[in-house]
Amino acid sequence: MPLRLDVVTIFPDYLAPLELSLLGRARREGLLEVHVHDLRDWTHDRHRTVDDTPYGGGAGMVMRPEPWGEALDEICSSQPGRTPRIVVPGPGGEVFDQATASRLAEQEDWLVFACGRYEGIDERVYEEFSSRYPLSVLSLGDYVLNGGEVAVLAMTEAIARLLPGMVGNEASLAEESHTGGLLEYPVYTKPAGWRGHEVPEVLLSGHHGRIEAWRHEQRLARTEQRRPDLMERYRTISSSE
Ligand code: 6GU
Repeated sequence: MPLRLDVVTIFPDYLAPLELSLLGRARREGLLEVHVHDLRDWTHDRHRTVDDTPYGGGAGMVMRPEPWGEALDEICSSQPGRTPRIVVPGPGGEVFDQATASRLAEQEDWLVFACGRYEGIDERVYEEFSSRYPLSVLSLGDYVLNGGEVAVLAMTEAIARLLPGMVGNEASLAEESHTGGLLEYPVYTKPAGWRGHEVPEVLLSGHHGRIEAWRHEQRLARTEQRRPDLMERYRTISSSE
């Protein structure tokens, strides 16, 4: 069964890139099925209102619960015998990392993304739907975007490329950054000299043992310098092995 993604948003056009490149290929090859919905289709007033002022006062607007309730009721019950995981992208969620992407790619066959805008979605929508479905609030990292749409693009690309049958070269998945807990080693191609910058000798040596050792050292040095937080975790994991 292909992975089914439903995305509910007030900006369906933001999700146009889901048709392109890697994700487009996954769709064409039948590994992925994507359905984008306009939240305003579940409003009933003339202005198709999705937001209102916050109880208790404060800045900005809050997304009304009723359209979300009707949209998620309809979408989440649209596939008889199947239960989706609802994913709400937001800066207040758990951080989405490679482990999250792997888990979702492996364990889920249907994700419903609920993209909030403004100051957020009325809290009762979370109460209601987390009592009926598995629900995750997921953040890309510690910064604030205007809405969940860009996060859905990032998350779906990270998930889709892990689907069985997606990447031509399985080895390229195993070696890349964040698999194995270290950043990637630097890569080079022809020419051997370029603007006075030389490809490291060892890579021209043909000595596979030395090349592997050099690449591992490069990963350690890079991770130490750029991501000391990952280095600490790597040391803990590799010393417990
Ligand atoms: Cl998932 N949503 C929004 N609005 N901002 C974010 C984010 C998500 N992740 C980081 N910042």
